[in-house]
Amino acid sequence: MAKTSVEVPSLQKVYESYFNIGAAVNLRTIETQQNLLAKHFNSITAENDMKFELLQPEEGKFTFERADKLAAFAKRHGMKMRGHTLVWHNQTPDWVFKNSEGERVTRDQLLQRMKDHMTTVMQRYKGQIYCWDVVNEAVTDEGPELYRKTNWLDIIGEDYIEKAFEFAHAADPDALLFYNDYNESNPGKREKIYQLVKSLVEKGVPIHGVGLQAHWNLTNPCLEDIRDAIERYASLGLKLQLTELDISVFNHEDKRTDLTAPTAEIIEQQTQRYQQVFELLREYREVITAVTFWGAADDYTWLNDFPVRGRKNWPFLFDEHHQPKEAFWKVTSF
Ligand code: HAH
Repeated sequence: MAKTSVEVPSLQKVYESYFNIGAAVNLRTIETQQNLLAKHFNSITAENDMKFELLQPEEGKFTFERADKLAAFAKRHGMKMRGHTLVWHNQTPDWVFKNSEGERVTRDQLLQRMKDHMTTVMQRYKGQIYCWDVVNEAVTDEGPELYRKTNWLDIIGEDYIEKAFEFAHAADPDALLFYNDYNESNPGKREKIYQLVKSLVEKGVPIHGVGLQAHWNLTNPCLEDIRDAIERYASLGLKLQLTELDISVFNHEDKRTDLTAPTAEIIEQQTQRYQQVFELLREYREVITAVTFWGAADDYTWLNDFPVRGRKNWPFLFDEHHQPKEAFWKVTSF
């Protein structure tokens, strides 16, 4: 006799009165993880397909096919969609910063390109994408400087960030506009992000939220630092979302590359960690409006290649066969 299977509750339904539950997807996972996504998630983010280099690889040549397929998937399943991302130092083609002679563009030219890109993209998904990561990762990890050194900063100057938010608001006045970053719970970086966002708010820049990427592991950041970060950003009167949550089974100093399955000890630690994290997130349901995982199940994660190439990771609530892990049961019973 087959073992009677226990009813698996829907994660999104369990969290209905708390926050939206999202997943990053790509063209492959909307096929391979279709049923899992439809049942447990009520929001998606394009993992890569709405980044600058994928939407406008050459000047004026927009390639929306992949992004459109993801948007259609969201629509078909009645899911919300977050937009990721408009202005970033990474995955942005070189042409953006150069003229036809290969020389660096002027500030005005770059502002125009920024505006053109943002306006075209945001207007295409207006009414469907309710929220955008307008600027991603503009703050430095180390050192006293606030702004990460990027082409945007070099060519436009520090006001490139507020310009981006202004262009975004003009392109889609209904969209919620977020500043998104990683290491967001590290106290040093947290204060820099806080200062940046605070200055935007004080200048009256249209910004509505802070995205905490939340690429975390079994011990880092500690719960107190996560709590302090939530409190600090929320004190600005903005909404918060976890935008890219995953809990790597490898701590920074864990250099193993030979694991073919998570050990019992790892699973135990990850279960406890997820339980504690979600307990904390539930406390802040008034300010946290969405929790998006950077994937959905352990059969696919960007962490299989980052930061160690080819090292398998198991960062989610669902295993490689889309079955709920122990962590799932802890997160859904409270
Ligand atoms: C995020 N960066 C990006 O926002 C996302 O677009 C990408 O798919 C994965 C992670 C996190 C990050 C990084 O890319 C490099 C170093 C540290 C952190």
